[in-house]
Amino acid sequence: MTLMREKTILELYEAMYTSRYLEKIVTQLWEKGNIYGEMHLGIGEEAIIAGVLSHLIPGDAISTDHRSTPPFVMRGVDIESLLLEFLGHPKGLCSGLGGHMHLFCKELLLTSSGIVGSSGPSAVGFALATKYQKTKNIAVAFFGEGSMNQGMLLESLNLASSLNLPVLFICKDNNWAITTRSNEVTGGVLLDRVRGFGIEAREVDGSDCMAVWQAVETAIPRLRKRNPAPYFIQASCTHNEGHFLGDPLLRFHRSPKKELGAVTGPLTKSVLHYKGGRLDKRISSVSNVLALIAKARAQLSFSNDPIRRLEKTQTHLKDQFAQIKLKVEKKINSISERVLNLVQEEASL
Ligand SMILES: Cc1ncc(C[n+]2csc(CCOP(=O)(O)OP(=O)(O)O)c2C)c(N)n1
Ligand SMILES: [Mg+2]
Repeated sequence: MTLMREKTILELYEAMYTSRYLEKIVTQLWEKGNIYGEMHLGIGEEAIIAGVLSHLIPGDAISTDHRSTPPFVMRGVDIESLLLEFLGHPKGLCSGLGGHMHLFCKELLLTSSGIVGSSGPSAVGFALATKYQKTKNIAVAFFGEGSMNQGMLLESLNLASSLNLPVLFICKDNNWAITTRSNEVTGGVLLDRVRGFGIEAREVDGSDCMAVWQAVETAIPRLRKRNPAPYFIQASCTHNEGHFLGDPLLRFHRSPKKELGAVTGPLTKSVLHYKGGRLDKRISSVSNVLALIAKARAQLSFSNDPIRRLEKTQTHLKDQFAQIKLKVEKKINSISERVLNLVQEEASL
């Protein structure tokens, strides 16, 4: 196991905190109505993204899913153009047409898509290109465990293995796909499934950025060698903000009186209504909803927060962490103020 340098730990912290603080600002913008529609945060995944990206070199490609903010920001995309993109502004990264889910940055070889599982094929495409170009570059595919039941991702694993492509597959496993518990709809064991394609695969605690960093450190030589081989990492994580901002399951958990109050009437009516399905079916549907709310509460784990985890284990770096926080907050606050001023000025014209 490689001993991690203090500098690397501080870099990981800065990367994670930058993404976290930016997503806090994004949350405020969404709550105020400046960002329309769904917003999927990567809060809780920062250790995975930072631990992987720390090993990348120029020319490596990243293809990610609907939680694109952490990889894009940690890879160095201009924060202002990212925020403007989320606001749907023409000066945004993709002229305001992509929103937060469908992003592309040609210079840094970054792409994201809301089509679950699609980061697999695009990473395989990138990796095939690097093979033709005979570079040492690799492609990373980030996706959730829900994607592991998508045909295109399984086809990507097969292609990467049969063509010996340098693809690092990173499965961010929170065991939820919106309101479905993934283990209830998944046959067999994921790592066995991947090994069945002839791909080396391992598990890691994805809330521990140092553990992720170490796991990728082991994988990189296999990916960058002359005859590369793909590699697969299943990294556990927790989304304490639920599937997306305003997640109804979490709203029930956070303000039970308000949320349950609003649905109690319609739910009772649906059970007692004289028309419709059999009474026992209706009752069981309502109890399914209540069970789902309870499961959503069970998924939350603030002790799994990657930033708190690092702060707790590296107490000797407390002062440096505090300085990083101040620096990051100052930078992002000034960017978001600029962005908001621009948008408000334009709205008043
Ligand atoms: C092909 C496709 N099917 C369904 C959806 C709807 N959908 C959006 S996110 C999501 C769940 C994805 O779960 P997972 O891959 O585990 O990612 P997580 O949201 O947990 O990070 C689904 C089913 C979609 N966007 N694309
Ligand atoms: Mg998931």
